[in-house]
Amino acid sequence: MRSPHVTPWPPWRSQLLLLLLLLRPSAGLSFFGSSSEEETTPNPDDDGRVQLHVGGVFPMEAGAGGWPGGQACLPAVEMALEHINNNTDVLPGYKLHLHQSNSKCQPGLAMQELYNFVYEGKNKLMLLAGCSPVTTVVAETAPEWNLVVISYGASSPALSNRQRFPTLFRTHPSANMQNPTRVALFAHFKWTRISILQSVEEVFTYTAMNLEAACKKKGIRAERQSFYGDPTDAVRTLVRQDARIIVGLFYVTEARRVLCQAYKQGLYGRKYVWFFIGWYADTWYEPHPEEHLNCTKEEMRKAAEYHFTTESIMLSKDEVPGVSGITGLQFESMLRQRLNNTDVANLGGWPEAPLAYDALWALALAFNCTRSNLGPGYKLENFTYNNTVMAQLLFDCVKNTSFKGVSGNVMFSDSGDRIAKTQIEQLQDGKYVMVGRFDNGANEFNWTADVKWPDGRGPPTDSTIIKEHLETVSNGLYIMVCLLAILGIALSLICFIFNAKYGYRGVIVQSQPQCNNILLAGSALCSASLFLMGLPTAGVQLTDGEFTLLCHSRISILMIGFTFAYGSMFAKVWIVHRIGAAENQQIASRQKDEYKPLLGKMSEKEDASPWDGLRTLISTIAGRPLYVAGSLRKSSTPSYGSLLARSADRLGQPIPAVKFYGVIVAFLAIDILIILIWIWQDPLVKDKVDLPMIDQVIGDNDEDVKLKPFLEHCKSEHHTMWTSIIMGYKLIILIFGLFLAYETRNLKLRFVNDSRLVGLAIYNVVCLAVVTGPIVTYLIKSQINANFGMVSATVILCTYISLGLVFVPKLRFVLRVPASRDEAYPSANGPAPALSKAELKKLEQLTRENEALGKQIEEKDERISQCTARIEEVVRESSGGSRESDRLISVAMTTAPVELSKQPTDASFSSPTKMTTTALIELQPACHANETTGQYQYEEMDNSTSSDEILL
Ligand code: ABU
Repeated sequence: MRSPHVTPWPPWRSQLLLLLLLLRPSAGLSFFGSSSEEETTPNPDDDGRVQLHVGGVFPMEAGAGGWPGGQACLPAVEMALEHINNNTDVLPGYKLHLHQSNSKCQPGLAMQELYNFVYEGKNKLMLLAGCSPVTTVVAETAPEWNLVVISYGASSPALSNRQRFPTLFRTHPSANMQNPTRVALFAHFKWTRISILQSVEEVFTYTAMNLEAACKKKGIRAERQSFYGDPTDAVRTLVRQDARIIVGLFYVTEARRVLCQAYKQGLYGRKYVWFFIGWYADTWYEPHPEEHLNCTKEEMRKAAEYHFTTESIMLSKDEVPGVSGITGLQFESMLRQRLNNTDVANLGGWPEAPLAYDALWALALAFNCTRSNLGPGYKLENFTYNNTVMAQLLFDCVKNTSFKGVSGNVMFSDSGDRIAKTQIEQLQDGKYVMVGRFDNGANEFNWTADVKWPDGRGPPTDSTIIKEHLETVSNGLYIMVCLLAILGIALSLICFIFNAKYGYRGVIVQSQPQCNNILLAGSALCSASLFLMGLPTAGVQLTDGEFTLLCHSRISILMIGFTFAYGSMFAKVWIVHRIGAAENQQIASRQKDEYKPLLGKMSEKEDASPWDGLRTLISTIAGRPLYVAGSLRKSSTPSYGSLLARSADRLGQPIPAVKFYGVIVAFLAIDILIILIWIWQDPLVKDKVDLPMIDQVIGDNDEDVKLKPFLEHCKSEHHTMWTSIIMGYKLIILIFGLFLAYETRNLKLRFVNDSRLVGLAIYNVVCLAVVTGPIVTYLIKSQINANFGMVSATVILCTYISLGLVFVPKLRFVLRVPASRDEAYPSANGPAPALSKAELKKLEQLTRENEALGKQIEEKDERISQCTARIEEVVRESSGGSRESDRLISVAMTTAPVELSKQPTDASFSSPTKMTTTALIELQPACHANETTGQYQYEEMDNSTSSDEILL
């Protein structure tokens, strides 16, 4: 018997059949309907009725992983057998006889049992099978003997294949029947991402595939993990995938292993929802000692709490009795009695028992139907394995089955599937509660109890909520920096007004006010760049175009601002250095010419040394005044003071502002060139940089939300190259500026009266820039607040300190010294800005001393005149002239130059007076005999006395 649409018989089946025939030649007789001894012997219990034989395989134990449904299903079938045999309306004159065996839910064992059914004893008219793997092999093989198979306990969707299983019917609904319910639940709880964990069995693979397809149709993302035996790695993968809604498809033994791993790996509780198969026993989650699970009963209960199950409704609650004369509830209580009230909740196949009961009724009714449809002379008991006519009748009768059973209405679809409603249960406080039913046809829920959630906080989310978060400068910091930047701009403006208002004052005129105005403009621009640097702040959204504009503006304003501010200061130290160097060089060469006759042999020797030649060369190239000054000191220390005094006139010449502009414009040109090429060749664009995920407590769903922060950077393709060029070039001018500031620290130009303070400002800028640059570039690049804070602090400090150093002394001077007294401070360095208090005091003291010495010189000159006159008088009086007196006069006049060369090297401005004083020393003893007055008098002539001692 084959349905017209049955596919050709697979070759392996023919080989299997042949093998079976070869192994059991006598079976051939049975195959063709011959009788054995068993067949001929009448059974006294049959009351003269003809026996109809059926075979049934029942999984009485689960083994390593299976369904032990036979434990409850076999008693249910036996009960049905009794009910049928006792019912005179069904198969009158016949008695059903069941041949049963334990398949242990193992397909290999089931094949052996099928072999026994076929080749031992009387012909079996139909077969009963349970457990999907067993049903699969039995239903695939049975058609070879024209046997119809009714399965009471096989859920595999793979069995709904008429080509592969042409004679299979099942009272057990396909596992796929639960999938529409599951998908409807996902949609109901607004879950759009689920995970499926399945064991590698055809039944579960098919169910999982069907579920995936159903989810996909509804726009729900489903990910599948499978395992064989040990689920540890699969559960670990679920954790890694951040699975929250998990559908488990496996037999109960594996379910316990999965639950234990879920507990171990924390995949339970508030954040997780498990969906298990609904036909497990009520206390399935409690560990079985023989399974050696590493979880306690309490842990398993904890992990299982609040999980859902979906299963077809298998027990009719209808109070109207069915074909068997009993209701579903009556059946349940009768079966309980039959099982001696054993712990049915833990009995394998307890939920499916009504299906098993109805399966036998479907079989009996099909026999009844076939019996009626058989033509005259044909009898059911004459069925043989090659009787295709009777087999077709049996098939048709099963196919058209429709009766009210204890599991509900029993009928089969074209593919042999049972059609049933689904119930949804939830484990609440250790007890399964049916929370609702789902009518697949109407696609609607019928809720019967409240769904409970841990902590009563409603359904969890289907995944960690990843919130993208743009990291921006905090509003507080941005506002603070903006205020400081505004203050910086205001200070620049105030200084600019001050410069303009007091432009007529010497201290301003001599400070290169135009250059200082550029410094102010630069400071204001640098401060203004901070407004852009902190953008976009929280809540400000910029388009890509706006962001690019922001990037270009930021870099341009800061670079130009820096060039104006630092360039103007650099220009000052550069000009001071150049002028100082040139001037000293001139002085040095003139000094050499003028004083050559006065220099001793030693000096000449030193001048001729190669080292001094080298120093002069370096001085000429680099314009280093220190070397020049050193050379000068060596060449003619006594005259150095007078040389500096003379050079002061030259250093006090006005310097045209254009010289300063030249330096600044040169820097500006380099900046503009770099910026233009950069923007033109490699424009800056918005770049998103992802930062490490952070947990964020947001409201009640704290554990479900994670923040994924990101930064928006200005980035160009060759960004590193451009920043290296700019930073390298800026670093060079910073270090060069630092060098120039140090070199010119003692040099004072009348018309750059603030050069030393500018030098200090340069030290400050260089130090801050050199510290800040690497820190913000490498260390705190991703810490947007720290980065912005550091850059802002540097810019603001540089601005404030530079303005303070350059303008505060001028301001104080202008406030303290009236304009009328400007001439009293003719020096370019002025009292306040150029000389320190100590220097000023010393200058005043020296001025007073000089005046006093001048008076003394006059007095001494007068005394000399008097002495000379006296000597002449004495000479005249004695003998009209003597050689001794002439000699004395001669010595007095010629000793001066010789003494001059012996003076100490640290000669000061008093040097010119020493010549005179030294001459007096030579003359004093002669006068002393007659003179006792005057400030500087000596008791005796002492050639060893130094000039310093004399002066002091
Ligand atoms: N409800 C029990 C199903 C067993 C199986 O499909 O193997």
